Amino acid sequence: MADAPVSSSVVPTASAMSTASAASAAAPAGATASATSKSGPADLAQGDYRRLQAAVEELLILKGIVNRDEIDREVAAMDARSHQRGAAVVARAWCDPQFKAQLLSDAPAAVRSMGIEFGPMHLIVVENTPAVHNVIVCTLCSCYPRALMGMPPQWYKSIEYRSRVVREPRSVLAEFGLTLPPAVTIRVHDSTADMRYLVLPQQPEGTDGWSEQALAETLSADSLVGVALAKVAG
Ligand SMILES: [Co+2]
Repeated sequence: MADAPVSSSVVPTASAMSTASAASAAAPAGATASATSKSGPADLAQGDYRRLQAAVEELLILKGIVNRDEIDREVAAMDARSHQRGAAVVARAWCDPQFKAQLLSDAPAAVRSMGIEFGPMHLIVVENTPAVHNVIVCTLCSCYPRALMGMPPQWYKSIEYRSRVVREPRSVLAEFGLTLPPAVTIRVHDSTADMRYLVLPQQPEGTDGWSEQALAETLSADSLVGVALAKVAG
């Protein structure tokens, strides 16, 4: 597959963004990139999904399973989440070896100890080392550790990223401006509906003794899914 034709860039330029939204409209959640069926979910346009969602929401309320306030509160909480939660978790791991050990062995329990409820799915934290670099994708749709990161960026949902990062991770990372030495092994982790990943980046040089808060600021959302490194601003 190394000589497969290179499709358009994954990096979120204006043109890549429009390709990305076209791609997500053509292959919505639940559809595989290679879906060939002439009917079914792959053919539903975004507007149909919105109507479907509104209908299900209405039914849940009519049946008394949830009420409007609960839905509004959950949506507001979802919108308020950002990668700063994930950054706080990683910064704590850099400062506290015991917490780090728990984070790597039982991530849901570790993040719960920081007051973050991860929900019903499992979470695995993968540690970058000088020899191994980890990258996260959802090849099927857009699964993302939302409890720790908020909503995924457009490029994460794009068919270019989802298909290419597994095939040619090194060149995709280079498009993000991250060129790794050939000796570094790249591991790509494919998220699923009930399995989410978070990258534990390497702590930047020269930050020993920094506060957790200052360390958290070295972590971008991109660094927590492995398409960038943690770095000191400036
Ligand atoms: Co997914």
